[in-house]
Amino acid sequence: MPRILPGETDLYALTDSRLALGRSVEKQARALLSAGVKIVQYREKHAHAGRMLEECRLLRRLTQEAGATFIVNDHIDIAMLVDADGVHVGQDDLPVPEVRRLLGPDKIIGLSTHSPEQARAAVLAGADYIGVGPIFATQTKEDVCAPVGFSYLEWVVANISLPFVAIGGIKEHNIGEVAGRGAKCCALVSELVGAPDIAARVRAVRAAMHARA
Ligand code: 3NM
Repeated sequence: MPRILPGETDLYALTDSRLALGRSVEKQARALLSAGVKIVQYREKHAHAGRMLEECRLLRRLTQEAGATFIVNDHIDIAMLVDADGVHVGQDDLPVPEVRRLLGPDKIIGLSTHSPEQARAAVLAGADYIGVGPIFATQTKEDVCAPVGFSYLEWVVANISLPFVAIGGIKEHNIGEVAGRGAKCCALVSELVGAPDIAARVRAVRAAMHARA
């Protein structure tokens, strides 16, 4: 099983069928993986459990074939059932130590953080990586806090040794600056799965990230 974490790869892609121009989760994932994305998170906030399970089974197989890490957003039970590589949880979900009790020591646990206090707590709780955001304003996540801008990102770069992924409003036009501020890995939702040609957008975003990094 691959255990590629943020920082060991540059792009982290999330599915979102509401933004994907009618394309299925399978189509989104196939395009992302064909363009070399090595971490894919299943994030479908409005799907029924049965559909989530089917889609995650499929994504588990596709990511495995591509040598990519597969993370399930929020749903620990589904992650366990499909043998995903890990889960990503938010501040209002189950505490990381309890998620660890369910998943065991070998699975990846990611935690969204929005402040230095939350980042420090994530380290103590045993998260494997943290999300750092939202860097910019985003329409993709409901109830998201105000953008944390570069100040929180730079604080994490200077103070936290855990792997992290920058997220929130990251696009082809601004990813170079995010990388320039020290983010080795960026997570994108609408910019990738909302693109007319997902694989072409992955390549363009990656080029923009490394042009300035
Ligand atoms: N988490 P887009 S922002 C899923 O700040 C998510 O923790 C965030 O979507 C956080 O790339 C976000 O379309 C949505 O802006 C990011």
